[in-house]
Amino acid sequence: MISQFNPRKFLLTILCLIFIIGHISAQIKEQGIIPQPFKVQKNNTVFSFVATTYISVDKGINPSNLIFFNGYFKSLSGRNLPVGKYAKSSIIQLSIDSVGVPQPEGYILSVTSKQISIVGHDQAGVFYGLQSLIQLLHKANGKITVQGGVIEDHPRFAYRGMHLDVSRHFFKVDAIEKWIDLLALYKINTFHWHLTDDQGWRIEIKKYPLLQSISAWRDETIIGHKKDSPHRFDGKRYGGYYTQAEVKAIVKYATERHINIIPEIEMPGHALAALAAYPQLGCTGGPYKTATFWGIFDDVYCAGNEETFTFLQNVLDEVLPLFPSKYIHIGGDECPKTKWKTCPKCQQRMRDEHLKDEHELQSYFIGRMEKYLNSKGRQIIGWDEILEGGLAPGATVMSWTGEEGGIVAAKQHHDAIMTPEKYVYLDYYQSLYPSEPLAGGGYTPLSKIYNYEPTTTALNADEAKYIKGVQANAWSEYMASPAQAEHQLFPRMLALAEIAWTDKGNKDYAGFLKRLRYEQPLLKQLNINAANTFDEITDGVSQSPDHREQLALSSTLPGAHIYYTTDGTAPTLKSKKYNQPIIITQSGLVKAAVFSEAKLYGRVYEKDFHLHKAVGKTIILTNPPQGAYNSGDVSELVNGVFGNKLYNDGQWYGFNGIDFEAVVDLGSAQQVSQLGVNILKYHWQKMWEPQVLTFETSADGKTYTEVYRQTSFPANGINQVRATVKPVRARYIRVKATNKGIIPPGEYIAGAKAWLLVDEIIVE
Ligand code: TNX
Repeated sequence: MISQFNPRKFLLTILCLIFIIGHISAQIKEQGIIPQPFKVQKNNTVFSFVATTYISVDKGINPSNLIFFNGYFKSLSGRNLPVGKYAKSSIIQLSIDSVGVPQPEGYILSVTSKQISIVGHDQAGVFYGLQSLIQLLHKANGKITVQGGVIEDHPRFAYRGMHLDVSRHFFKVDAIEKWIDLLALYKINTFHWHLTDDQGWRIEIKKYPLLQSISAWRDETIIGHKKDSPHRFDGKRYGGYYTQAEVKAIVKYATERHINIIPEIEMPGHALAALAAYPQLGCTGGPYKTATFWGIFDDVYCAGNEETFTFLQNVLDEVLPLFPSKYIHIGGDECPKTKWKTCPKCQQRMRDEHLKDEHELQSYFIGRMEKYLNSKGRQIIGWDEILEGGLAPGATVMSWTGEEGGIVAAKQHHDAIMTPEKYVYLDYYQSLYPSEPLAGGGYTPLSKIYNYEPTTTALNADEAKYIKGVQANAWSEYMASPAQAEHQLFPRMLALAEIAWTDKGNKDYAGFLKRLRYEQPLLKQLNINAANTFDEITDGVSQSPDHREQLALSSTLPGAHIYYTTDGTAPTLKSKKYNQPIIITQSGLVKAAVFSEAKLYGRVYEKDFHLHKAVGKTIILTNPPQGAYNSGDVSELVNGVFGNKLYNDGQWYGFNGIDFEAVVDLGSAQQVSQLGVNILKYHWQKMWEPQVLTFETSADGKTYTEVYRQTSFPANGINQVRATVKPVRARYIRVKATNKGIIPPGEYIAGAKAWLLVDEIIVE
């Protein structure tokens, strides 16, 4: 019987089909991969894991590549995936084809409804294909699925590094392994393990047992930030170290995840913990104590004493067998030359070796250790200070104070790794909200790391080849627990992963944030205490065309709205809605908050404005501001916003060893009765008050009359200079503050140039 076309039945079938397809795609929540792969093509098929799904592994593939994937799959599904050959349907096929996938560490991942195939260029490629697969696994209603498509992928840089300081705070083996898993998941292939420093020696060296009993411990630890004065301590003995057996186990763990561990044994500076146990290795012979606070210490290894070299060579003799890495990091940073200058042995060494200054002595030290390591078949990496007095022949430079070290090295055809503190330091703050947990300083929000570009226009194409990659550094002064460390490391480490792996042309911050939001359940599943403040409000203060201050606010949260108040009350959905920069017409607090789907998102933002006669007026400086304390627009000195006590908000202007002198032009003669300025004083940060500060007024900009003078600035932190002067009509205000000059003996970093930090010149 020929069935009749039944329009009702047809419509029903279509509706059913739409429902089923809709249902499937509703299950395939959109997902992404971090770091963004080279090429992604999605299709409409879906692979579903069923009871008989198995992994088929080609000969030659190291089964250890599966450990991490299988572990993760089990935690997601509660069951193991069988490996071998079973049913014909539903397989994950792993193979290697170095011709089909020409780029080292590259892979092609193809997903159809029947099978998932990962073809790697090499073992690492297969492994990375599996990491991408982990990020594509989607679980809903007890079912695990993967959206179909093809991904072709390979890294941009061969060196993708993450550093961790375990001296300032010690992290146990389980935390290290947990983080190694995360490095692997995000395709970071180098773990730079900073094992020794002033505050603790963390690796067992059998020949020197006092490194374990003395150097691994400190009597107590500073409380709060090192800039605070006086320093306060917790009175608790603190320490620990990794046994050689633990180090071996961690190296094996990392190797299985295609991560090379580069150990760092610091020299010649940051050596106080070692000197505490073996004082004969210091210039004065001690006694020394393992440091209990953070910073730079004058006592370093004596470069004139042969025993120093014997000691370090013996240490390395035990370190090298534990680490197969071709590269060994020997530090080299922040080594004050104070003690060498007056040490007879160091001075004798300089005469014997015809070294013209202590910088050349540092170069001698590094060069000698390099020769030793070369004789053992290894290469050295050092922080950019190893450039001092000339670079040792095969050395790789890790450029941290800026990009300059890396550029100089590359121009000399030395390898370099970019790790500039301004962009990739994870001990820096990621948010300017005052309720952020204590951190080192600075400000490297997620966007700043993401937008960092490791190759620079200062190098030509040939020189640029020497930039081997990029690394983020996690100095642990203010990371007292694994949870605090995770708050600093995540999600910023994911941004680092993307700048290290993803092709420059594929970088896209908005796309990254979208993928990062998809990534949240995975980070949760992996029990990571990631910060999630990246969508909170960021701001910009500028001048409107008619010279009034304006405040621009933004949030990257999709679909979010910002509401704000100017009367000090908490913003609600009934407050003013933010549409365009807010013109500031009165002093006081602006409070703002992000609302998403009518709910408050994150913390409430605040900014305090102090309007006065100089706001928006012309200001001219005699000496240019320097370094990190120069955000480029001197009008910030008269913008009504006071720099914060963390000095990381771009408001402070800094002068290193030089004086501050500014003239504010009020535009017309005005009645002036109060003058003010803020000065930052933190001797533990090399920030010194001026010797003399004066205010002068002038009607014509030529003849000035001094109206106020101050020579004492007692507060540690912000000194608010507020001078009531005899009312005078003036158009020009001159502020002079003389720099302290050289930091005096007995003070922190004596002999260095003092910083003078100034913000907001106030005229009322
Ligand atoms: C500088 S970066 C250091 C470390 C500190 C860090 C704090 C580098 C090579 N040396 O000793 O922990 O600053 O940000």
